[in-house]
Amino acid sequence: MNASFPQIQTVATKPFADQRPGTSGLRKKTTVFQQPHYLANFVQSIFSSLEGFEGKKLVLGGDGRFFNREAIQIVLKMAAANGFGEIIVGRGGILSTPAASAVIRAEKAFGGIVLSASHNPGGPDGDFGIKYNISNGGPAPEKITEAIFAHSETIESYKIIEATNVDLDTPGETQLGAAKVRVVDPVAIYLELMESLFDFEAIAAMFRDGFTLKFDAMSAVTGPYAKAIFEERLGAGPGSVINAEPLEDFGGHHPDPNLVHAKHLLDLAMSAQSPDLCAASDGDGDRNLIIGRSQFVTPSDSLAILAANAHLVKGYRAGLAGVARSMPTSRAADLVAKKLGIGMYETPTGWKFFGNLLDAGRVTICGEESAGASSNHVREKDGVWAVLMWLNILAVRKQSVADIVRLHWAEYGRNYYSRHDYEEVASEGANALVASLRKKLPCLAGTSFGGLKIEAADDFAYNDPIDGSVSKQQGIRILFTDGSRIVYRLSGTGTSGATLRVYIERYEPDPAKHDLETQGALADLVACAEKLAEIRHHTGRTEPSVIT
Ligand code: VG1
Ligand code: CO
Repeated sequence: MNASFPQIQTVATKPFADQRPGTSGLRKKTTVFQQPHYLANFVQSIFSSLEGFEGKKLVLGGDGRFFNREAIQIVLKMAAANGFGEIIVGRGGILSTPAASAVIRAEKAFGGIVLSASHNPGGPDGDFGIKYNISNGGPAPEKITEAIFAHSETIESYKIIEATNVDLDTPGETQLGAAKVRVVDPVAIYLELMESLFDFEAIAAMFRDGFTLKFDAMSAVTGPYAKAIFEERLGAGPGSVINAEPLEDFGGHHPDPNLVHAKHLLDLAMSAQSPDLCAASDGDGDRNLIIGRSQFVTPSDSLAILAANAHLVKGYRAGLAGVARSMPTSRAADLVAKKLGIGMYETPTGWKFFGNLLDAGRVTICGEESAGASSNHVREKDGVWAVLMWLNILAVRKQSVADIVRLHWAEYGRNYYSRHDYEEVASEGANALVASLRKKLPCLAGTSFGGLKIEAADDFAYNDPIDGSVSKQQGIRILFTDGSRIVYRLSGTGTSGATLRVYIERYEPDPAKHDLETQGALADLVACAEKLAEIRHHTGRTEPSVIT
């Protein structure tokens, strides 16, 4: 065998059950991914579903979780064997999801592969995941994920190069078969992009004037990005970024920046020692948590506030083309779009549905209630970007987060909002609950529950205005005559059993009623959600496992 030109092997394999990508790629227990051929089958299914990538660039990186390094080597050798010309990989196998998106776009790559199970825990007993992104830098649309799944069901072999492992820790180029492998700094391109969007000088001046930040990278992928940007470039004091070292098991924590798994930040923000801004991101760096002194900002409110203030930020001074949100996200952003006279789009859950709207220039900013927000600078949600948006707006407005939120509610009204998750329930029960709700849908309009009257009820279907594709059964919506909503859907990112998500929203225009405790303000709707769906009966649960 010629050492400088290693051999391409064709390895015989058999399909694994259920390699169907979910809301955001294929996500399974790490032990499932560690089975011989499991990852390789899926990677081959990706490549076999694509056309015309010969000689082109592929971007590759992951969130650094357990099994990341092994997986990177497998993907590298398969990408080379399948005919990619160049594979650009983040040093150490690291790239946050938004950074991968930025690199795909900057390098005009054919696509990219991101290894991550996002906010799911990592480690040998945790989860692992993989997703394919297309040349716009965004998650593959359903047409491609369906083709990948179809291929995985009939796969008979995959191609891989026999070679020693590539050194991932030294930037530079090596040859792998006919392909070039380029190890790059995972932060550089992303940092440059952030610099083009934000007024770093104004933010740095705010820090010099004593502004304080606590950003928790949750021992996940954003540590290197946050250190380089917040501490080194913007001058936030040392220690502003905590848990900055990406660890294979995220330090044993759950890298989900919500009020449950980042409760210490909420406690800090509510204490006398509160910094001006507390923030966090998730395993792969695409989610954000924003808490001002004594003021948590719900992701739905954050989207609305970012949209209303975007014109204050350098990269968005020309205004927004439009705003998009996932269907379950509160309608706070709709009120802003209406006032600005710009388009508002409602899409199914998952970032892949924003890609066409962004590519077509219909929208500039997008968001989801699940702590995701971003703009047309990439085609993924972006945690560090959201924090920079807030920092830039705070630097311009010179008000506190709490003041900005309160003034927003006073101007637009407040959308009380909460999500109740019932995690790891039996799939049969969850499916039965949804089936029985679907059956009831046609006769719900006009009926009343307590003081609540249902105006309309449906199973959300999305007609993509750009490519005409239709996505059905994307969540059950119950709309009340006072504008309140209940939405039910099953999660597409879990790895054991089913997770039922119930989203509850009430609009309150009266500023005198903007100080209620959220769960209290929604109590009658929560009771109605139980009655309508018979959650207890179908799942055996009397209470949600997580309330956000
Ligand atoms: C969840 C969220 C969804 C998000 C997805 C991926 O999906 O609800 O809004 O896009 O996770 O986020 P689901 O199907 O479990 O509800 V990430 O940060 O895990 O890539
Ligand atoms: Co994520």
